[in-house]
Amino acid sequence: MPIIKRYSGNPILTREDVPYEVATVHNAGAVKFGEKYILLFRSHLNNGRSIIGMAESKDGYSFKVHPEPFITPSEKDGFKLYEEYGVEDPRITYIDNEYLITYSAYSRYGVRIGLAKTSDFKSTERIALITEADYRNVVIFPEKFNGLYARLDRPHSEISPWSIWISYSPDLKHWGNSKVIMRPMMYHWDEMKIGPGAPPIKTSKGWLSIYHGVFPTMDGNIYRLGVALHDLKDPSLILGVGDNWILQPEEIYEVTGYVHNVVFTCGAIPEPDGTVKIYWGGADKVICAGEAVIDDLVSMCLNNSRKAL
Ligand code: BMA
Repeated sequence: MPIIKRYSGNPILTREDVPYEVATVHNAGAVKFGEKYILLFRSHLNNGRSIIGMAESKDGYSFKVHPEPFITPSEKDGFKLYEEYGVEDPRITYIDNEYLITYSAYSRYGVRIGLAKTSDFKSTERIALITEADYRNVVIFPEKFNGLYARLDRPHSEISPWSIWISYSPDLKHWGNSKVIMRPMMYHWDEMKIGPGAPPIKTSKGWLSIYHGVFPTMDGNIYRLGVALHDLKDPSLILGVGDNWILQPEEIYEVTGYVHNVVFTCGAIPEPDGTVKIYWGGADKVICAGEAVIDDLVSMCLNNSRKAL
């Protein structure tokens, strides 16, 4: 039995479902908003740059895309210069009665992380650019620790393979106390780089983090998903990292598309029955969904784990 059960109607969104012209619809942040499931997804435009769209659903599988894009490169001073090449890979965290959205902001100066917020999924307000270049894949925890916000992030490094770090902030704008907490592992499915995927999910045994790992091959890189468990009180402590991947490109729409052999997640939604709905981009072109039992993912981290560092 695969640990993630793919939804039989995959892919759940393709570019044909988008009422404006896009080349792809992939990598989606996901959250429950009242009774609705919301996806904020990345789309390439036909000039190769990306914007973020929104879709909503009653059941988490059948989504309707809004007629207008949700986040496009900012025209505002302070943001415009750094969003010139597009906005990508949104993640959503509900905290303090607001939905925080982190996204990659691309420009000629590299890739930074932007932070925006919304309370109604109608309008957004940009808070700040919260990293310098080059960072991607920032996820904010849905709770504070000792009064501080916490995030997992993934700076670029030429010296050490791309690793996962943790940083804290009193106000969402200024971040520090950074610490490396997890590295790729040599000759392992995630040996080239790792990055946070979905914002961490609280379980009785720890914070469950679904991350992506990349393995280089003669035929290009393969993006897969794995899991790690962080201590509930001190999320900089990793209790275990699952040795095996939980998802790899297998279906035709994951193996070929815009970039082949990619499954990439930006969001997962825990359900009251102990399952989690996971959303991933298939080959950077379509959005797929699947379901796993949270306890199964947690026990992978604890019972069949590899070292974090
Ligand atoms: C990463 C990001 C993702 C993308 C992945 C695979 O670097 O650009 O948005 O899904 O590569 O192409």
